[in-house]
Amino acid sequence: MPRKKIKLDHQIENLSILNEKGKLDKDLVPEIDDKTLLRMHRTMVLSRRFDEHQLRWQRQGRIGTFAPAKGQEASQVGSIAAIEPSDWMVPSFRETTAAIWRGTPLTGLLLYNAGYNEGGRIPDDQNDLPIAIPVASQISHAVGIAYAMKCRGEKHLAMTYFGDGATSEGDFHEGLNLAQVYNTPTVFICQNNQWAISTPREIQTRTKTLAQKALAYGMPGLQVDGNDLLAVYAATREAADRARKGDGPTLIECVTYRIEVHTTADDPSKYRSEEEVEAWKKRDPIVRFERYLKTKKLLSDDDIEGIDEEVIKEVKGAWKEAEDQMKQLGDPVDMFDHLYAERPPYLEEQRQDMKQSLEARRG
Ligand SMILES: Cc1ncc(C[n+]2csc(CCOP(=O)(O)OP(=O)(O)O)c2C)c(N)n1
Ligand SMILES: [Mg+2]
Repeated sequence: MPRKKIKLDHQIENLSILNEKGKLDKDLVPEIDDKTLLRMHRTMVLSRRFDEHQLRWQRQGRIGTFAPAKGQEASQVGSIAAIEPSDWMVPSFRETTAAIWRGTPLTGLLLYNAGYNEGGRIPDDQNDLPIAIPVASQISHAVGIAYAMKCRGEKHLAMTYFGDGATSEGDFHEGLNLAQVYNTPTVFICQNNQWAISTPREIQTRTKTLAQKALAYGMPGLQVDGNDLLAVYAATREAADRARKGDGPTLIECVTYRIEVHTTADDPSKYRSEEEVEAWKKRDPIVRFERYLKTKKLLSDDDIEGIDEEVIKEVKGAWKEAEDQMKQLGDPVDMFDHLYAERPPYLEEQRQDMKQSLEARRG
């Protein structure tokens, strides 16, 4: 009766296809048509410029707080492009790039970030849930949706996004366990961006990878280079195919980095070094993908410049439209209306405060 190693159902692998030096593993390149490759690139650039403009507008007091996706664009586009519009997307609060891919108008995102409920409305034909602020809460929602689709015999899947910090929450463990127990068509995308506000990945959990947490539930887990769009896409396609075939859920850990602030209410210089940020900037997912598209002769430097000008115009146009709508909607004070039947005194005070400061700003 010796002590023996128990063979688990799955092993943890790391997938990289296009590395930061531009080296490509040709055997692993997923099939993606040229039109989609270009759409992926444009979406990443649009998201990047949108983030940068929103940051400025927030600093000018024109919108409220938001969580930039800067640096994580490949993790988001690579995954979202690998599922169908009929599948469900269940985001956290940082999925601007994925939301743009799904068709969420920039105007809506701006209105939402400026405090207008109207901006959070998901277009009727879009199978997305609204953003979820309570960390990891959306994971159980995705599993519930996937389970419901399975019960109804629908051939769609639910894909949910969350961060490294979310893997410490009970909802993550409950969600993964239930997803595997009921063999649901769920794809879990963990964007390991190395930080949960000021908590670094090293002390978030002592496991070597986040992907290996899947093993505890008997689920396949895969770690991918999250700044490598091709790797993220290939991994998600595999997970989506598995889900659709009825073979159950997958956890994908995208190793990436949050280049910007956690939210606009945060100052990362208090807890992380400039050198660390600079090192990750050198692994910029957009630059890497542009290099790839240039070698494929799908893009030239002139094209890249043209796309940049085009998306900036689009971002500014969305702001104008959002501004017009804000004028029509009035001050966004109805955010205080829908939580309690009778507004408690502290909320009444905040409402008055906000009304006064908005009026003072108008002069
Ligand atoms: C249940 C809950 N606890 C705490 C917070 C405050 N909070 C917002 S984001 C965040 C960190 C999340 O980190 P991670 O899951 O890595 O996602 P990231 O912000 O890096 O994308 C925390 C603690 C919250 N929103 N919800
Ligand atoms: Mg994080």
